[in-house]
Amino acid sequence: MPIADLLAALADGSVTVVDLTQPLSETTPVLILPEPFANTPHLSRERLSKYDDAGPAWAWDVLTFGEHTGTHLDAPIHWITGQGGEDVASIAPARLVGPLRVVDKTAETAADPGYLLTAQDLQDHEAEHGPIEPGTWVVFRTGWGSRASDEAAFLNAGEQGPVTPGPDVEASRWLAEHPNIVGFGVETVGIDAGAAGGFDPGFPVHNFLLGAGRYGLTQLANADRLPATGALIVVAPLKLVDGTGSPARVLAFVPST
Ligand code: 23J
Ligand code: MN
Repeated sequence: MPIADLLAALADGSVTVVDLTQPLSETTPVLILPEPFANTPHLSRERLSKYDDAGPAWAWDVLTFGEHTGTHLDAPIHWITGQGGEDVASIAPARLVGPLRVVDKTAETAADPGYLLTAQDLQDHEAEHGPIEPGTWVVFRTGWGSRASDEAAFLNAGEQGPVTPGPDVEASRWLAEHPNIVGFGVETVGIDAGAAGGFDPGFPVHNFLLGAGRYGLTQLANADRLPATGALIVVAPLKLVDGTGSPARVLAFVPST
């Protein structure tokens, strides 16, 4: 009984649940694109009532936020290359649960905040930890999540634009062409590097990965608590009809031994 085994492991602490989700609030950092592109707002909320005349026994709010806010999923239709593909609501639930692989480039990113993940890095990961299994989500661990409560440090934009880590063009193609990779997750504001608008093609992870019907996952928390292999990820976006993306609750089941 595999579910009973998992429940027993959760009960005795040999498997723990790690929350990969950043808190979602008015101060959650959002992407800033250069002119002339439209930008997404920060989350805001308007009170309907709070135990007052408008609702004597209840409190509730109305939210305003972009689909791509905070820890969120990118659906294939987010990008022009995936425009015939799935919206958020169409993603089969079995694709949202799977094996998790973590490629750790924390040291490289500490030395170079614009570190570009290479196809060689990904091949090295498979050589060291074994072939990536069907249905896998790959997380690019950089330590960037430690900046998530400081929007300026998190976006890290200067005169030359944002400096944040991400895959190079060849790594982007590698991820999208790997037969067993369903999704690619990062700790930064987007699945592409800060400099990726100037790559050829621009924003290659979005271009190739979403174009290949796979999913992106951004602004992850607690990536430092994940093993390179052996964990299970659960990605839970809103079932938003025609949604190009959605804030998501992301959990990992991690063996503690
Ligand atoms: C639109 C254009 C560029 C980027 C993005 C959106 C995202 O980061 C996103 O959330 O998909 S880089
Ligand atoms: Mn997005």
